[in-house]
Formats: sequence, C-alpha cells, structure tokens
Amino acid sequence: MSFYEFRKRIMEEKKRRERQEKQTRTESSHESVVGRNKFSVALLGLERAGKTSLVKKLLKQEDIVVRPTYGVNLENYQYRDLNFTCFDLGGHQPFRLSLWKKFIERADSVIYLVDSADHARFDESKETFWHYINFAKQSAPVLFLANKSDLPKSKELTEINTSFELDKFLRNLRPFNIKKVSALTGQGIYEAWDWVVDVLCGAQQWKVKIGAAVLSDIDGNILSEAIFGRPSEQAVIANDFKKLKELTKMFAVESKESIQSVKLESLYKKHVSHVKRGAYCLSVMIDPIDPVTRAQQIQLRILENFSRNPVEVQKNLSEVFESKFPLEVEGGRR
Ligand SMILES: Nc1nc2c(ncn2[C@@H]2O[C@H](COP(=O)(O)OP(=O)(O)OP(=O)(O)O)[C@@H](O)[C@H]2O)c(=O)[nH]1
Ligand SMILES: [Mg+2]
Repeated sequence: MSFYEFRKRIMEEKKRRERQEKQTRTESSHESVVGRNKFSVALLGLERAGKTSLVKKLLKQEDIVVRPTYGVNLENYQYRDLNFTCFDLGGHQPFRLSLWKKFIERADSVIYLVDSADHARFDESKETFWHYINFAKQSAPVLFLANKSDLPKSKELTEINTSFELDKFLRNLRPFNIKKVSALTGQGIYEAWDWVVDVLCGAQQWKVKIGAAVLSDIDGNILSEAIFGRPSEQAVIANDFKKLKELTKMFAVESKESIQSVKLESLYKKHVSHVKRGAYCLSVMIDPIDPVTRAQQIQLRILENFSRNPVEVQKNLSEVFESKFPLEVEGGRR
C-alpha cells in the first residue's frame, strides 16, 4: 500500500468514527426525561463562585463550614417530589480539566454560577462557560446564575447578560435562563430551582410572548402597566390595552374574596390570562398559540415575589418581567 493510500484509509476511518460518535451523542441527547422522578444536575463555575454554598443552602445545612471542593461532592436533594443528584464540581483549574467534561455529559441539567461581584474574573468565567457548555446534552436545560447578589459590587443581570454574551443562547435550541441569586441569603434560589424542575418535567414550554401586562390591587385600582414588543407591535396592542385594563378591574372585583384565582378570557385575537394572589391581580395578554399554563406560572411567580418583597410593586412592570424571566419571556424592552 502506498503512503497516500495509507493516509486516505486513516482519514476515512477517522471520519467513520466521528460520524458514529456524533450519532451516539444525538441519540442520547433525545433521551426523554418526561415521567422520570430522578435527575442529575451538574453545578459549574470557577472556584469560589458559591456552588457548594448553594447546595448547602438548599439542603438547609448552612451551619456546616464550606471549604473548597476537591474533586466532586455528590449530594442528594429532594424537591417537589423529585430526587436530584447534584454533581457539585470543584472549580479549580485541575478539576475543570480532569473532571468536568464527564459529569457535564451525564447531567440532565447544568447550572453555571458566576460570582457577580468578581468583575476581574468575568473574562475567565465567560471563556470557561462557553467552552464547557458544549459538552452538555442537547436536551439539558441550562441555568446561568449570577450569585452573590447580596454584595454591593454585584452586577445587574443585564450587565452580566452583555458581558457573557448570553443572548447567543436564544438562537440555541435548548431551554436557557439567567437568574440572580444569593447562596448566602437564599434570595432567588428556589425560583431558580423551580425553573429547572419545570423544564425537566416537560410541564411547560419555556418561552411566552407577552404583549401587555396590567397589575392591580384587589379593589381594581391599576398600580402598574406595560406594553411590550417592538414599536409596530405596540401600536397594534395599544388599541386593545384599554379593554385589557377594564377586564383586569372586573377580574379584581370578581375575585376579591378569594386568596388565589385564575381566569382566561379572549380579547379579539388574543388571550387574556388573569391571576390573583394575595393582595394583587396580574393580567397579561398573550397569543393564543402560546402556552397559557406557562404564562400563569410566570404571573404567579411575579405575584409571589410581590408578596415577599412589597417594595418591588413600586418598580416598573416591564423591569419586573425582565428581571424575573429575562430570556424566557419575549417582548421586553428592545
Ligand atoms: N456574600 C456572599 N458570599 C458567598 C455567596 N455564596 C458563596 N459565598 C462565599 O464564597 C466563598 C466560596 O464559596 P464556595 O461555596 O466554597 O464556592 P465553590 O464555588 O463551591 O468553590 P470551589 O469548591 O472551590 O469550586 C465562601 O466563603 C462562601 O461563604 C453569596 O451568595 N454571597
Ligand atoms: Mg465547592
């Protein structure tokens, strides 16, 4: 055999192997998780990002002194009747190189933490995120957590989104979200975990296009309102907006006596989903093709957030939507 033939054969064999590997990867990525009650979650992030602290907070083991993780800690965590195995990976470089890939490939979901107050390491963290996320299963939801939000120097989500170029994920066909948390105070950690659980259970789609939203108190007094979308879309929605506010007031009065209430109505070619919880009612306008249950979950979470942090009611409603569900809800400010 000549040298050229030999080289050609080697190249052919290499291509065959690559094809085979790609096929195996695609098959395993379509593995269904619906109906399962056991999931694995890989926690990633540079050293000191707060991965172990987050797990300890979820497990309510805050009294245990957190030390740097050598290798990997495997922790079992039960939440909403589901069992999770958390791969809490050591973030130091040697562990990233030797361990991360094989745990990421096995995980049903990936959570990446960044220390949002450690601006000096954003570039390193960004590079690490984009490198390792390629090893995640195509079906695995990816949650990006801006941790240490309790620190005064911590950056806002919009800045983190820009620094890490996370919008690129919108073009990626996988569930993705970004949230702000503090593993120290516990702020946002259950909302974050809820999102992972919701996606893993396949109970919802992960994107809802919200046209407009109105917040009222239980007497039907409008507290805040927002029209989303591009200017051309906003002009169309503006016509229906007056009617949306009337429907919100009527819903508030109807549901005054109940602690929690949900109602769906049609308004021309749109759906109006009303949710009342505690002291507030929140109505949103969505396209009929969008998942109503998902919209209702989003409304409910926003209202729960208002009951926990009443000062947030003062905020601009579009900012509240953006900070709670930045990439999940289409139609924020553009
Ligand atoms: N202020 C503040 N400190 C935090 C927070 N989360 C973690 N820390 C602190 O950050 C330090 C590192 O936390 P770890 O949980 O060990 O970080 P890790 O990502 O597990 O680090 P490695 O195991 O080395 O990869 C500890 O001193 C924590 O107390 C947070 O949300 N706020
Ligand atoms: Mg650790």
